[in-house]
Amino acid sequence: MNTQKIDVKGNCQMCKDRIEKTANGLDGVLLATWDQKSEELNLSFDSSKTSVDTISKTIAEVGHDTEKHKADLDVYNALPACCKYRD
Ligand SMILES: [Cu+2]
Repeated sequence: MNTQKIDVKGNCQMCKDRIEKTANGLDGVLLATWDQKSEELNLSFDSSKTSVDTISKTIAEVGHDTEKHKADLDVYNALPACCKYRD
């Protein structure tokens, strides 16, 4: 088991649900918890099944920038207005 923290951009409770649901839905992720204030995702995962890189990429695919991957503009634009974290 591995634990790691990564920066994930977001705003609100909907973002928290989306980020956590996405990360927790991945094979090998034991627990993912996103903190709205610090915009950090705490990960516990099985490093034989997944990696921070894979988790980060999948989160970016649902619209949230991470310290490693950026969300595509069309995906970002499709987020609800309350979730728009870019200026
Ligand atoms: Cu949101």
